[in-house]
Amino acid sequence: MKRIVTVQDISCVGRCSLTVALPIISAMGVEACPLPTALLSTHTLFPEPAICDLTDRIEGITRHWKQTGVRFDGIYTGYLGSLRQLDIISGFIDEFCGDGFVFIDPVMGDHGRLYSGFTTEYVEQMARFCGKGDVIVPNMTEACFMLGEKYIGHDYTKDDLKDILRRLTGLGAAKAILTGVKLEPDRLGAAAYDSESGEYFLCMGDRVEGSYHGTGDIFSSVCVGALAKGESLGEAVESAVSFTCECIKLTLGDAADRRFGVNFEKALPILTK
Ligand code: PXL
Repeated sequence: MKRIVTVQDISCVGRCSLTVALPIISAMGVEACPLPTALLSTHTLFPEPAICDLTDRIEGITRHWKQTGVRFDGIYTGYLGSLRQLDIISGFIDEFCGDGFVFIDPVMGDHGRLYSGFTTEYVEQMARFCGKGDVIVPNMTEACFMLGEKYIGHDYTKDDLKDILRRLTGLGAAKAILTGVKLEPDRLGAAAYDSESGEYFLCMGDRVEGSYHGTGDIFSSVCVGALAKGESLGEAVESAVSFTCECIKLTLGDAADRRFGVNFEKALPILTK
């Protein structure tokens, strides 16, 4: 069985980061090992979460992993909370990547804005960190911040997307996936580029009104599971778009606060097939 390690926070309430990555990757038949970087009572869209930073615990965990000789077929990084964590996780990648793939989701913002606590210095460091990846998966907001582009959010052409994707691979990762892509009002999806083969991919699903928190982490988790299982970049993006759309559909009827994320649990059986 393939084994990946996922490096991100655990937000106890709000269905994002580790609370979606572990069940999704496991459901896909891939062993998912967490390296938790912080423990939060909720994600940061809720006001004033209680936060326990785990940066100083990372070294002890990884030292023990080195002693045990554990190896990973992939490293998946998500939300990282500080410049110091970027630095430490950079070292972790150097030590543990072996011949596995490195998948970086540069979680920093959405809808044209950075999440609370992130700075322009962090954006610059994250852009550099992306150079350690084989695959990077920014949303449109994160891509614009890292490339120094103005965020528009809509009315992109296919050529605009190709240009953004080419510049994203210029950060150093051979493959880039761009999420939150909107070419027409009622379709939302992802575009990808493999700079080694020169191939582009575009995969769109039905767009529903509103913002669904945690869907970026769901998308990335499915991609990681798919890549670990040997799917191609294009296949992984297809799987991730269709699963994410299904999760949103399964949440539409709920009156619940969107900050609680989507009902991905009901869609998990799709992944076990
Ligand atoms: O879903 C991204 C994410 C992950 N982890 C934490 C967050 C967010 C987005 O707000 O706050 C702690």
